Amino acid sequence: MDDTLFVTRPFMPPLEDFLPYLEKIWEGGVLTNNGPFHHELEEELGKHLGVEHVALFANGTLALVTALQALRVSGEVITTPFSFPATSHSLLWNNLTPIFADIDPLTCNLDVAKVEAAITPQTTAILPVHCYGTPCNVEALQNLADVYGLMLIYDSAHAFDVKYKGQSLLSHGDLSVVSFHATKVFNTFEGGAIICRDERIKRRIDLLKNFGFANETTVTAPGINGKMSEFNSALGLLQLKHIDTAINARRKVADRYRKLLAHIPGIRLLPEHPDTIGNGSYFPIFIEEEFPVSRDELYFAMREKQIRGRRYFYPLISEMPMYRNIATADSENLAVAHRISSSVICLPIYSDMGEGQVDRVVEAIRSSL
Ligand code: T4K
Repeated sequence: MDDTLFVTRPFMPPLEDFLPYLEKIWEGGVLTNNGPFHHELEEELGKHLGVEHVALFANGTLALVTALQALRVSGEVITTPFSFPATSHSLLWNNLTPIFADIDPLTCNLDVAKVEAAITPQTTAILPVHCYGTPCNVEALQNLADVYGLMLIYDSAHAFDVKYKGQSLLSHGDLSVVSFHATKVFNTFEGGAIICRDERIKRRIDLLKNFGFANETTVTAPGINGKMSEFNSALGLLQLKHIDTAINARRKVADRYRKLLAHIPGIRLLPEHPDTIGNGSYFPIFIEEEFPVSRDELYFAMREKQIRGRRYFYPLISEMPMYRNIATADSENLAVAHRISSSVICLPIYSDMGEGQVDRVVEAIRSSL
């Protein structure tokens, strides 16, 4: 039997529970274009998360690209190099210039002082990431955005159902973009959404994700096809019924890792924050100098044992060919991000991961001591 442990596995509700949804789609013949399941999922997600408006998308990347379009962002946008390429790619797709700022070593999110130092007369927005679902310093970033008159768009791809000070983390910023990709805690196979507070902006987003159609004969913007289908929306409705169980199970895995990995010299964990209830979406560890082997030696030793963690995020976005000639991509400007990127391994974590499997991962780490 294949006993490979991947960095994640999707939560799969019982197949028979999906069949009634499929039957309804087959009976109704509406497969996409704002159908009944699409509408219902937007409503249900809004209620579940306690947020004003949800605009569903075919994936998180299209949602990011559209969020920047919807706010007519221009010029320079300050962002993090420590993320998945989609974060910065969404800027290039909008003909915007990414300006990289360094990150905070304890949260792996943008360092607010470094963001402020990067602001120029051309800056119009900040695009931070709640990396691994850890909240950015949302108060300080909002303050900066207010003082300098900047738009604030969060890449919240990892942050579904994270609570910060009793509220959904997704309620912060002008817009917040979440991913429902198969590898995420809440998945619709492929999918994503923009969370927004302003009804007019939601209308503009809806128009932009549907080619710019204002009505049958009027096209008011060069919109894109970003719509989520009825199949994916139905999967979301079914997932939502199980989401609390799925996230609680992930949190238990995270707790066990925390307990077993505490006090191993050279292994650093992300600190927990009393104001935050996390979603267990990732479990990064940082291999520091005192650990007897390097990050890559440990990573490949674990792979030999069929433990396929991932080095999220290595390399940095700023090291990729389409970004490395930007002045702020210089490694001296991003010293912390480089250190974190070369020390991280995200361990396997998913909702049906058993205690024995967690122990196997920990044992593989301990065997390098
Ligand atoms: N912003 C941020 C900060 C993001 O992290 C992402 C995506 C985005 C924006 C863009 O959102 P989307 O447009 O994707 O909605 C994965 C995901 O493809 C990607 O969604 C995610 N971030 C990123 C962090 O992880 P890969 O290249 O590592 O995926 P892959 O295919 O190697 O999958 C990882 C493991 O997951 C596999 O080894 C096994 C497991 N897996 C994967 C898939 C696809 C499954 O068990 N079943 C599956 O169907 O990027």
